[in-house]
Amino acid sequence: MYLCKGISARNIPAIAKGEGNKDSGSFITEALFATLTNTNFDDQRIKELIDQAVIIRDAIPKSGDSEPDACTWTPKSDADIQAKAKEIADLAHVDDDVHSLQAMLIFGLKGLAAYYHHAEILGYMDEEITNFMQKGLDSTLRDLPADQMTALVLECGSVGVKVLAMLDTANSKTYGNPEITSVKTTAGTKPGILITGHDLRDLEQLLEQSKDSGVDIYTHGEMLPANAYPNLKKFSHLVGNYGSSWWHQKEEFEKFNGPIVVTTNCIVPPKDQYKDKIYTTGPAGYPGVKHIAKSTDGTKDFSKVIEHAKTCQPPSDPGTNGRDLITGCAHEAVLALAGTVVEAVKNGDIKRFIVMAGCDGRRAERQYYTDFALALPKDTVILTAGCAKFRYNFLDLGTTGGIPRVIDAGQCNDCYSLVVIAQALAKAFGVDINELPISYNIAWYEQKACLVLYALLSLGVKNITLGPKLPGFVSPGVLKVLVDNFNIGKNSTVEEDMKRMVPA
Ligand code: FS2
Repeated sequence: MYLCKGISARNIPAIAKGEGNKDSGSFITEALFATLTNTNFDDQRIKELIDQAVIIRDAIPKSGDSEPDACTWTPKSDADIQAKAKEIADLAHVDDDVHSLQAMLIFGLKGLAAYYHHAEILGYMDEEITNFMQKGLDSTLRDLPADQMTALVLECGSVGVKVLAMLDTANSKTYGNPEITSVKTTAGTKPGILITGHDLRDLEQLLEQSKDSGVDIYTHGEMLPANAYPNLKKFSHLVGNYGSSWWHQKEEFEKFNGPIVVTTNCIVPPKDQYKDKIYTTGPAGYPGVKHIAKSTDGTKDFSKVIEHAKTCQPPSDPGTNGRDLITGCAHEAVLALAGTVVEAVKNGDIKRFIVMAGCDGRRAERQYYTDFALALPKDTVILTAGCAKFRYNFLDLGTTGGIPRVIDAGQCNDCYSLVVIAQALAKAFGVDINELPISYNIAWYEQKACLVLYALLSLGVKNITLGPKLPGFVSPGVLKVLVDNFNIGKNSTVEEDMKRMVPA
């Protein structure tokens, strides 16, 4: 992170003079993604990024005689890296509003980087986005006043809307518009490969390379919505989804019996029982786990995983009682039903939508989201995206007015769909987005959820409830600004929140 700030501090003035390094943006997105929660635990890979960062930074012309330390610091040993990390951590006081805003911005930039990286893999790039990332990183070296930092956090939100829109286009242009799809969750009789994380391009390559191998492919966690894309679901050996959200990996990966490809976050430190069956790729990494790197032409060779699968037993029963999961309710598919949705709102079959997007996590307090979903009146519809859905998508919540009560727009990468749906509803009813019968009960865990939150704020969305706890980097002063301007609140009990979010 520190060296990415150094690259940015050098590159911004260089870009202005036409001497900037155009590839810095791509490198920074890759490096920031590697630092996202639960993505890369492999020190060796992080050190390779550190070495690369120094080379990239030092090739950019100096920006003057008084550059920040991040522009000149060059680690000579592991001890140097550890000492610098401690020095930087000691300087970060999140009880101070400026440091709190810097931390907020860094979290948002990491989310931005992850989304950008996914779009870039599919050939979609935008220098305005990578230039903003560098501007944001550079700002955190400068102790700017709170009002300027607040403006940067909000700008991060509007650039976030842009990157989410770009990723939405990249996914749908490459794989077709998601179709509302019922996905099997049972185990087949052939050996299988399980693929998790968010990278659709990895899944596509794996499907293509394994199509005549006699091996079945199953999605896990955030890869579930991949089953809804026409250009992925056309592969008949993509047989369904096995398991649930990331933190169940230890039980689910062991029961799966076959190899597992981890394309991005979240990876849980693997148990010895299945560690030799894990293959990471892309930004994901774990020490002692095999990694599939991209070749120079940008493709990946999954043949070792496919051969490995052939030596394994078919998956054991995942214990989902044969229940199918509905996904693929992205904006095109939902807006194709706009007439039915609007009618259901007008005739009272749908009284309220609840956006319950975001992340899942292992702590017991997240049972709140299952209980909240169960307690919702039958005339409400949940709009979801991200792995938070696994807290309630196995429940039988039924339909209202012909609409499923859980509308799963996709991965956390697909939150943009929820924005498009909300904007379309606002237009259909001729009201402001804040006047719609929509409540927001968002579960956060990692940096992409922070970026989505800032994106919603930049669109003027108010009254968002966030849980299961507020981010530790929000200082009391910053929280006051968020409450005063956007009426953000923390979740409480199901009963209390229900009164507030679903008024009688
Ligand atoms: Fe879930 Fe983890 Fe999607 Fe986050 S699989 S919490 O990092 O990316 O959502």
